[in-house]
Amino acid sequence: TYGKTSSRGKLIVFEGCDRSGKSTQCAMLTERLRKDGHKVEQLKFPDRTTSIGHMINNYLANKEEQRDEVIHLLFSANRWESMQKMSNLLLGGTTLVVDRYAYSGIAYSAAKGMDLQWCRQPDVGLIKPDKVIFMTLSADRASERAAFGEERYEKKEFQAKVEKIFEQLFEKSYWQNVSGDGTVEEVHNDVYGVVSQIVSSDCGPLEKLWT
Ligand code: 2DT
Ligand code: MG
Repeated sequence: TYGKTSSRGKLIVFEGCDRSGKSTQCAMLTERLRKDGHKVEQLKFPDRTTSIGHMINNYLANKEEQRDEVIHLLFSANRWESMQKMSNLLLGGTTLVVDRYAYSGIAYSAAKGMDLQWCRQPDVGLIKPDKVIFMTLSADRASERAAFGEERYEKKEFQAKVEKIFEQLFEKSYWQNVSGDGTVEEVHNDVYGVVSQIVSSDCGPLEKLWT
């Protein structure tokens, strides 16, 4: 295990397609929890600031090509390189609000046609989230919301495939769907309703994902 303290911070992960409102909601939740007096840090994956993150950024910006397997493993490695820092923060009592995690890794790669079980393996053993907030918004609604950008994957047809894979990854015990289809305040209140109990409760020691 990653540690034993019960006063640890909680790992809250936001997942969903592009334009589902994850980044906005991560920021609002972080601010709200801080106001409540919790120690909170916001993280996002991919973390484009590291060397691996630079390679991922070049791939997403269509400046570099990579085999599907290679980019998949780089995304996973980009999470692994954060594990020490994340466990230190969590065990030190800081709650982490994270924009995307292993589930995006699987969903975007499997949407290209890669084998889902193969895609899952590199992330086995990451710190398991205490809660995954899955932001639902249909590819149609997401594409109405704002123009998709220029990055790889930002296409309505592809996003619809990603959404389907996310649905397959849903794990009842610790996932919660939140509809992204409201005002930012409405969505925030739904998110806060899910998370506020967890951050104040005793979740036991950190666990490893899919082990
Ligand atoms: P952002 O727009 O959130 O920066 O994501 N992606 C993300 C993957 O393909 N695999 C992963 O493991 C992760 C975390 C989703 C940039 C794009 O990268 C995709 C969109
Ligand atoms: Mg994006």
